[in-house]
Amino acid sequence: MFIALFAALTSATAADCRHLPAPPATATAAVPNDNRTRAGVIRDGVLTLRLVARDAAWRPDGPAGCALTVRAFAEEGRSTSIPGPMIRVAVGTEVHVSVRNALATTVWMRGLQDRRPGVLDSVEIAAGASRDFRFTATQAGAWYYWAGAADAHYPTSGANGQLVGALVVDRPKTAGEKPASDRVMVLTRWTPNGTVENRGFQLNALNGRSWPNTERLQYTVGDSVFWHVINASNSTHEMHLHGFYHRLVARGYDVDSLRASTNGIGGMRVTGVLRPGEWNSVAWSPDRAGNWLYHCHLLTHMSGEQHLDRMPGAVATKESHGGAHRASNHAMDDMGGLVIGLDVRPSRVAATTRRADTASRPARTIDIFANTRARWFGEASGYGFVVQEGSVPPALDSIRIPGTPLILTRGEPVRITVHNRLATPISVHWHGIELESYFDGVGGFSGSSNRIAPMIAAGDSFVVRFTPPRAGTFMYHVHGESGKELSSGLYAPLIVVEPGATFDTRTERVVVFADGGPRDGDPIFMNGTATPDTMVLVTGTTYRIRTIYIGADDIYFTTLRGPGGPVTVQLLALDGYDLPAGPPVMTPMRLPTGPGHTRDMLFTPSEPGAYAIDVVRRLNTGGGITTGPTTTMPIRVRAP
Ligand SMILES: [Cu+2]
Repeated sequence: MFIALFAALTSATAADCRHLPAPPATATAAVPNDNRTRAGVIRDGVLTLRLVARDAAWRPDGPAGCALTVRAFAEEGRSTSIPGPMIRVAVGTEVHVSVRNALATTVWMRGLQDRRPGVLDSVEIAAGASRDFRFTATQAGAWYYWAGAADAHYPTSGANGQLVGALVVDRPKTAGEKPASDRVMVLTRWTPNGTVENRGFQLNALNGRSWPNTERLQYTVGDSVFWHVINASNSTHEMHLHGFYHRLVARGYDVDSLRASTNGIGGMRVTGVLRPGEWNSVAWSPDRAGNWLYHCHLLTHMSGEQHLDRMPGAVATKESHGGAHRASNHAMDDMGGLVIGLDVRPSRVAATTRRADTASRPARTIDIFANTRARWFGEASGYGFVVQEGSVPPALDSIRIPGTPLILTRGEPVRITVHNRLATPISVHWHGIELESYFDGVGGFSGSSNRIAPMIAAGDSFVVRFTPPRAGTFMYHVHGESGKELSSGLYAPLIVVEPGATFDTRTERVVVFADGGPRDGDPIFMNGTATPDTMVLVTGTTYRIRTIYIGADDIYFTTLRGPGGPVTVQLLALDGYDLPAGPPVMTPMRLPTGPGHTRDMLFTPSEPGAYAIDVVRRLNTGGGITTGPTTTMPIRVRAP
């Protein structure tokens, strides 16, 4: 079914592109670059490469989609590509690159230098001129090179947004190490006016394409997967892997200071933040077959609006839906941009690693209702997941924001029936839970080629089965859909406790951070309100605070402050994965956090007094600028 739909979509008749200026006759067609081929020639330890920057016609929606005129790199004598030709060398290689500027304007070239901490050079190349770059690559990492305006710290999202290419420097192999089977993903961005603003039309691309025209990566259960993910854009991304944890192996941050950051190295997570200019190298291994996604958790960056034939002003065609389409297939119609699909095949050697406890024990049954209530946010509806308690289903218009917390036990199977009482189809994602692909919650995609999970149609229900293998803090939420159901309430905590343990209401607190409704800029909600009740704590008691972040499009900056300023907490777990044993990780709670993360902390107040959790939006550019109203949860700490 999936194959057929995919084929139908990609073989659609050419889109109507009259709303876009036709590329000039001088523009060459840009091909997508999957970064599997090294550019240039290596001889006697020296890489020689000739690049040219030129106008290009870029079709991020595939060959049948519209073309944008952008600037891009080519290897002299070869096709222009987006991203540009990949420079990939081993540490110690001498690199000789010449760059010819075939554009009509001057550009400033950056990144073609050794990446030891220092100053990033900016080399002016006039229209028609060429410059040579020679360096020895000593600093391993997944860097990139780019060209643009004189004052750009990283690629902008305008005409220069695709004028980038990967510069991967491989560290020497250790003895006996297998050759790396890895992939390089370059994230780029385009907006009509080049702005960093995250509202309005934009197009985010992974290796030069927007979902569903991105590559499909094929793996086998047990493979060692290694990815270099490079954010060559002016926006923060929160890359979320469905179904599996991945380990952060290395990272770098590519602004003037060339600050090397070791923060978080070695940690396991399901969502990784990539600030503008940042790269991450991550490793993981699939232990379950099926279709999985790796995507940005910022809804705008994974939304189906990101196709050139759905741009405002586009002529609506039957194929393009004109942006007004209600999806019948979430995966193919609702999503676009920074999404890549993974096809994991079963292993012939180890036929099953299925956890033995699933079949042998009776499942706990749970009924969840996706409900809506009119005029909850002004004229707009509110939404909520409500778990049935007792024998009677919840009232049709009862909602809870956040939805009813699910408290599950590690190793205990559950059978959850999701009842969709909304007027639109939905799918529900069990974020951070290592479950079977079919239940993962991407309607039209989850599962495998002979059994694809449907969306849950209006009035219909869907049964989800899984056995949580890990205790921790997770969430369940609607998977994108039209975009406003999430910010209007369709999310809830999912907490897994150890066998024999209970959720201790005396010493545990859950704080869910999300948007305060469907309108941009309204105050952030903590536990479903912009005016939270006072949390009362007792001195000398250690509390486990489980924070969950599920805003739609914003990075939130959270502070826990006490009478004497910021308060220090002990970090226990990230994304539901316990930190490795070792000395306690103490940190002041002053944290930027994007959507799709959870964080567990221990807090032991020692002094009575007035404390508070503050949360405010932070601009999605890595710049540290907060914006909009602050939401405060007062905390009163009293003596026992
Ligand atoms: Cu993103």
